[in-house]
Amino acid sequence: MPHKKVRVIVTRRLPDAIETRMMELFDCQLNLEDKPLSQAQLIEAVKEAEILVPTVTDRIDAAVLSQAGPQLKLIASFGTGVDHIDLKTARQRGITVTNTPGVLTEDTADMTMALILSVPRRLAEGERLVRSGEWPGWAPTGMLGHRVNGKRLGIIGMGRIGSAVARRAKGFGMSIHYHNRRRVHPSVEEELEATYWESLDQMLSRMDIISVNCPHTPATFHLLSARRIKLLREEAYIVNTSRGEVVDENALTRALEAGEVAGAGLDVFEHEPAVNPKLLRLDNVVLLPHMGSATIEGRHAMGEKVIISIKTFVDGHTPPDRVLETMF
Ligand code: 8YV
Repeated sequence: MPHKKVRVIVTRRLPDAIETRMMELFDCQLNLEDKPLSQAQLIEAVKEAEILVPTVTDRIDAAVLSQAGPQLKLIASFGTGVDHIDLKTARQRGITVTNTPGVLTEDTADMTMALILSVPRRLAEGERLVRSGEWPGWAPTGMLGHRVNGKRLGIIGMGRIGSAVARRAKGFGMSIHYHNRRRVHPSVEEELEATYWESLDQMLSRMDIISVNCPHTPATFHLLSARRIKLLREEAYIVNTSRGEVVDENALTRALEAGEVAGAGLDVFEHEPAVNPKLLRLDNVVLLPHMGSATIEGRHAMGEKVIISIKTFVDGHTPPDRVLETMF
């Protein structure tokens, strides 16, 4: 099948160069408005597309997939997380799913590290103070935060991004601890000087900073539940650049308000773009608009991966970034 004939529907605006290449290669329909599609619009898209290119803002659930036309054969998602796609229903309907892993690892790890540094050192609070015009000038006790060097970092999810965070944190003099479904290879543990905790509960109760780097799956929904948040030390900080659903946002907000946790750095939220309004009133949190992977270089690389997935699939091969339910 020549590429030009393939009907590709892209749900959001992508970098210009990527859109131009896709328009050249495929019969491509873009969402020029760049507003997240409603469920009705998504249904229209899956009725018509041979290949759908969704993003994290599209909920491709069973209700949407049940309306898909028989021509829909590939969902080439622009992003790494695939929790917005019902993989089981897609498989049952013979639809291949791909994602864009690897190319946003370093950017997301950088943003995680930025939050790990920002929250204990009160970076956002300090910036707000200067902007307010109320900064009285330097004082020996002004804007004191907590030292990061020498602290224990507990990483939940030691995959690509978790390991990249560990590498950075080691450079900042932190000791690396992790909880993962499976223990990582001994050579990786050795390189990172990482300590494995089989029990998440035990790790949580001993860390200074927790970084959430696991995917959102049914097994990790509210992994940081109200009960587990209570296990954290009062001096502990939580950073989440993965998915909001992994942390019980209301329970975390209550813990932050009550001073049971020292602070949080959140790039993701349970009901994006909505944010618990109580979080907005807290000074000990840094809140970012899901921008962990938002670099120009990263977005281009993600687009390239989507194009490779489509071309490989159309040429009759298994795309290299095929996602299977068994991976999660
Ligand atoms: C992406 C992300 O920007 O790739 C992911 O899983 O969370 C983000 O960094 C987004 O998903 C694009 O769809």
